[in-house]
Amino acid sequence: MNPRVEVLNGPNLNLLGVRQPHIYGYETLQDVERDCRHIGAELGLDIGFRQSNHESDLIDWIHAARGVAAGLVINPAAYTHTSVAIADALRAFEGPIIEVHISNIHQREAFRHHSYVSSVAQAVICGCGVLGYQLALRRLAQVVTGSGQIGGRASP
Ligand code: CA2
Repeated sequence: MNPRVEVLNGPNLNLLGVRQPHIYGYETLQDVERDCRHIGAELGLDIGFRQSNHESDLIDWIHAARGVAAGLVINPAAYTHTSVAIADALRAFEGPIIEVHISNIHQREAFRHHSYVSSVAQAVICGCGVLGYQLALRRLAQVVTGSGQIGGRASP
């Protein structure tokens, strides 16, 4: 059985590709889901893909991933900057977590510079557009199969 990775998306990301393309690009969330499933198949990962505008849904999905998913990719959207509850839920997840932001949050308003999630995440990808999701899945595939130690020796 393939390892499972849950890709979780926070509020307003359902509007991707519909509004503010100068910040978030033209791809819709459905396009992102399709790309994630495609790369998941290539990497041998089973992909769960969800979006909600409600903090409690995200928390429930993080809880449900415990003991089931090998890793998580999460774009908590605006909850990144506000939600201790999501950070606490992530702390209870035993596998690797990669935080993704489509835009470079450090180039934007000061209130977006802090993330409650980053201290729980093994890696943070921001400013790479929706490609960040694919990069996160590639990294998780390495980590969950034990083939991607940072600082480890290169294979002969
Ligand atoms: O850059 C990212 O991925 C963000 O997580 C996106 C969030 C924002 O609050 C974070 O600071 C950075 C916003 C998601 C809303 O997405 C929209 C997309 C199109 C139109 C309106 C909102």
